[in-house]
Amino acid sequence: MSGKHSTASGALAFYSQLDDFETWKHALLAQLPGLDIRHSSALGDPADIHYALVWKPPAGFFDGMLKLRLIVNLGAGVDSLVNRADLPPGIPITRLTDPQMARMMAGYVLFAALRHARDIPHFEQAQRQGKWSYRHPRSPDEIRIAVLGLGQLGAVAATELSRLGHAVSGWSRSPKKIDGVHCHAGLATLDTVIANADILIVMLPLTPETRGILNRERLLRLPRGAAFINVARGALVDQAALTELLASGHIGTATLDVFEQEPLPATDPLWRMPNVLITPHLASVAIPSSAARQIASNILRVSAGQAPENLIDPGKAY
Ligand code: NDP
Ligand code: OXD
Repeated sequence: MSGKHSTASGALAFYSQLDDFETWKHALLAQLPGLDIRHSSALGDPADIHYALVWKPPAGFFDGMLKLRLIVNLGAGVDSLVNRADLPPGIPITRLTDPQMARMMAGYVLFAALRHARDIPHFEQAQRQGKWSYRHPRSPDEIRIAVLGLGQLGAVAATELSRLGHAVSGWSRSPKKIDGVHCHAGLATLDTVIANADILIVMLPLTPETRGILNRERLLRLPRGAAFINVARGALVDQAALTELLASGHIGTATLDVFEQEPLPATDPLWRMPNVLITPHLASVAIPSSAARQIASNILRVSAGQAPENLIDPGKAY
């Protein structure tokens, strides 16, 4: 960032129920000392706000922000921001594409995939029963892993999985070339990718095109006993069908970080399934120390009349 611009001023509204305001404020002020950073609980006049740094703001949050110039999504998935009634038209929306976030996600995905590849759920269950239950390890190249979504996060995870020696395929909208990954593109190839996955990893954005894409029919295409990992969005999947197929053993095990409804209701049967590992939507998070620089850079670009980077495409909704 050029020093001559680092005096950008204006007011930024912060909203997140998960991220620490003081940490973000500190990280942003280190980049832009002149920025007036306001927590959503003390915004003052919305007409003063120029920038918004938000994670899942409630409906109506942007009402009255007549001078808004930039919305920064405090995370990767922008499904809670696109097509909202309270957004002034034409305001650019950017998202975080932080390498640290991709590394954190790859760490979670490697953990979950290896857990299935090395049959750890089987040994956990055997241990609880006091059983020495030998299961001969499979060679990594015999375990076929498919990654749906080869974007900022999926491409890194797929590459790391291939470095472990697994047979990795990937699926995206447009054709890709990634070393060590057999890439497929377009809806016509999806069923084949799924049918050849011993471990299926979902890393797609939630858009009108992808909502419900993993329906019962597609889940049934998985080889019997396959593992299912979802770190993207719950609404990509028919959760009732997933639950039923886990109960019947058609799907052997699952690691689920995201759900149709979050928090996952206490009554949901997934909580009590021995073949399911549940984590509360934290596979990866935005990291202030590394992400503040790209946010500040975009604020400076917008205040200088330039287009920001990491813009989402409202037409594609990601
Ligand atoms: P990107 O936008 O960088 O990548 C999205 C990928 O999905 C691209 O490869 C894209 O294809 C592909 N895709 C989108 N629509 C389609 C479609 N209709 N058909 C086929 N492929 C499609 O996203 P990220 O990698 O940054 O993040 C992915 C998702 O992960 C986020 O949207 C978010 O929901 C989730 N997430 C979850 C977190 C957690 O903690 N659980 C943390 C962070 C993110 P193409 O490359 O051709 O455009
Ligand atoms: C997400 C995120 O998109 O945490 O889920 O960034």
